[in-house]
Amino acid sequence: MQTLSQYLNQAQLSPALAALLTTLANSSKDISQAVRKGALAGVLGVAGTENVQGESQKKLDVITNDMLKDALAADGHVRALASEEEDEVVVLGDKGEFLVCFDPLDGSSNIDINSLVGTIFSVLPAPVGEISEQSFLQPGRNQVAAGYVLYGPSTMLALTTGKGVQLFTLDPVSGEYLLTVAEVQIPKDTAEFAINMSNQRFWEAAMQNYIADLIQGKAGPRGKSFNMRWIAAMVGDVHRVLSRGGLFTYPTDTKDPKKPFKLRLMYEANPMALLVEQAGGKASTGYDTILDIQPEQIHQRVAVILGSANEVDVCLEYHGR
Ligand code: AFP
Repeated sequence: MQTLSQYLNQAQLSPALAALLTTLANSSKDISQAVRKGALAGVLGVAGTENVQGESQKKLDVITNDMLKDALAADGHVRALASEEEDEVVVLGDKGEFLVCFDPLDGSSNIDINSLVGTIFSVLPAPVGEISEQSFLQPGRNQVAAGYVLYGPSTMLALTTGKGVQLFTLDPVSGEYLLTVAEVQIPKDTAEFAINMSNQRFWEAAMQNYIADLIQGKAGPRGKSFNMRWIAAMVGDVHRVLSRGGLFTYPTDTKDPKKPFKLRLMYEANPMALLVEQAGGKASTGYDTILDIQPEQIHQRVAVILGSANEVDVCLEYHGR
């Protein structure tokens, strides 16, 4: 089986990008170890601090954020980084071709129940000159690489550099990521959807109608039964979509008028949208293609509907698209 470094060597990437992706992969191995120690390392529970989102940070949120920051600072190819756990962008130096956005530990609410969590990363080109938050505000289509690491029964890295999507599995014996799926293809159709149903009364009518129709099953307008999953960690739900198809959505809702959307554009929606599109799926807000959105703020949130292309199209019809 091809190792990640063998894959990167033959993928015709710039040496700088290959080195950066190697740094991210190596950092994820350390994060995997920290996550797997759990209670034994006293890393569960809350850190007693809040992030810029006003969310209580888990100890592992802070620990993994610091691990990634240190790794990227030492890499030499990264001008600056933006993290879910950092209020402002962190400028690392005046050298390096790339900007990196990341969610160090997506699915934090799963940490203390030993459920799925992951790391999501997005690599953008660094513009010449002074680096500020403005430098990061590039549409997702500009990403030169994107991926996630899922800390599940096995630790798996999903990666795209614009040449399809590859899945690597961490071999606990050798410590190497091995290529286990060379070309992910999301099935165009599906009978599985993922949504947090507890927000149903807060959705727009378009989403209420779409979901109402599909849960009517065979007797309903869709003429077939659907299954539902909800992992409460985007990395886990998206990995299932890449693995066997499906539709994942976190739509807009009126639950908190100050927060009409949940998922963050720069380090959740954009990297996942690139992976899904590269694997033959679609990713939309319900009204706009995610990768075409011009970001206005580094921690901006958006609605997300992604997955099997034909099912996303059906959902978009309910949104008048
Ligand atoms: P946390 O990292 O705060 O747990 O949020 C995870 C997430 O951003 C995304 O990964 C999940 O799909 C979504 O939130 C889960 O949201 P709910 O907790 O409202 O179901």
